[in-house]
Amino acid sequence: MTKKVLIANRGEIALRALRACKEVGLKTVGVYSSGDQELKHLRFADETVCIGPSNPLESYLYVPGILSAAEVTGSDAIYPGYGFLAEDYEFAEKCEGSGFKFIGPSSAVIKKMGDKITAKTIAEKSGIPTVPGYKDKLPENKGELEKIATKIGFPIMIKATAGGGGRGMRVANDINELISGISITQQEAKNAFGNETLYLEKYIENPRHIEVQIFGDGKGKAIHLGTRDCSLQRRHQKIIEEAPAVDIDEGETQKVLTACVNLCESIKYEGAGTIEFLYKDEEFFFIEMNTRIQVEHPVTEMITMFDLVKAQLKVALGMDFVLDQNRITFKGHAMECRINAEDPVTFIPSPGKITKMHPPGGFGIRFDSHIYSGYTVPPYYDSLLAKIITATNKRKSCIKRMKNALDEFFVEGIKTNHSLHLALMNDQTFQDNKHNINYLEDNFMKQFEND
Ligand code: MV4
Repeated sequence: MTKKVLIANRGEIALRALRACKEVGLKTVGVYSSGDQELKHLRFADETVCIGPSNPLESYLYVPGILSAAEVTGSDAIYPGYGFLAEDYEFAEKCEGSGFKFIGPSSAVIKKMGDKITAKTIAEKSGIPTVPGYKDKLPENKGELEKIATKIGFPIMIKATAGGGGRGMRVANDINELISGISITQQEAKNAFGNETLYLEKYIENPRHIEVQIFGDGKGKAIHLGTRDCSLQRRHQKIIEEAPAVDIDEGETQKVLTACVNLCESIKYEGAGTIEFLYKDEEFFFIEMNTRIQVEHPVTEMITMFDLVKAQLKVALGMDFVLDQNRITFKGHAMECRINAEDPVTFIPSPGKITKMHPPGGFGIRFDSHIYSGYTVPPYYDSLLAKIITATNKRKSCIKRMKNALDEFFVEGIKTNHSLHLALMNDQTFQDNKHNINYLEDNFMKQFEND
């Protein structure tokens, strides 16, 4: 019998997943909050279920509601997408327990990688380079702590093992900041995550943010799909991503890619995953692993022609599927601009009705978006409206194509960060690929604000 997938998400990723389901011949259930009735994917879903009010805590994050919707529709599997419940091991566990296949790795793997000390230990065992630091129990005694700090060298980053994605961390420049920073971070971590365990790392200054896309069959076989550069970000929100990461040491990259595959095979990783690194002075340093599909997955798809979402569905539902590194080839360059409903200078969200809009198009341009003329952007969720993805032979022509795509694209009725993207495409530092994770906030925004 045709299997049925419940898409436990909204916006562009729900539409992306729905399209993939249709392509592989799966029935679909779209779920939505009462503030989300206009979502585009609901028009194409076989069935739709309202799972609660606009507040995400009572809808997209409300596990009993989602499991009930899966139950009443007779769904076989649940597609989590990104955000919301995608990396919640308890949700994955409950799906498994209720007889629904969670489309992603096992709850045990999500749990392991969600604990950053455990993840770092697993990475090291797989031969992945990590940031020098300290992850045993921190001493109470100042002298002992000073010895550890001297060995690492200041500045030191204090991180919560239950943190990640920029939460539960702070930098210390000397022993006094380290002592006070530990007690503050401990308290914050206890309140936010119910886990006060911390670890220390050498603070890497002005690195690039490079990540590796991996894919596993859940039985001990995995492949990599190369690197991405996601250095252009603000407050841990990525703005532009590209694949592959360029101007990165070739030999180091190959070593890291192989080690990433080893890691995934050792934990029998299932589905799509991302291993994140800092890159500085020809060296990679593991920071964390994300056990989900990421927003920026299309740039990898465009240079490999490997459909990551289709592969997620096929592996999860036990459909015919061959995973073979030798079948993966890399061609050209791809870039993604995240178009958000926000003020381009202040980044304040700008929900409301889109009175008119026109998507970009043409050779090598992909537009992943759920918006349309007449759609009202609700204020309750993240502000991602669209991803414009361009693919060409080389980075330089990719930027040119993106400029043209941005020129064609307009949205009326709400503010977007369109002008920020155009300015970035015209920025010399970005064009020269000389930026790092701090460039946008520390340098670019100051000149952009004044223009
Ligand atoms: C770091 C770091 C510098 N040194 N760790 C931020 C989110 C989380 N994934 C880890 N993060 C960082 N860890 C050491 N030892 C700098 C960051 C960081 C960062 C990393 C990736 C992308 C954007 C970032 C923005 C600020 C800080």
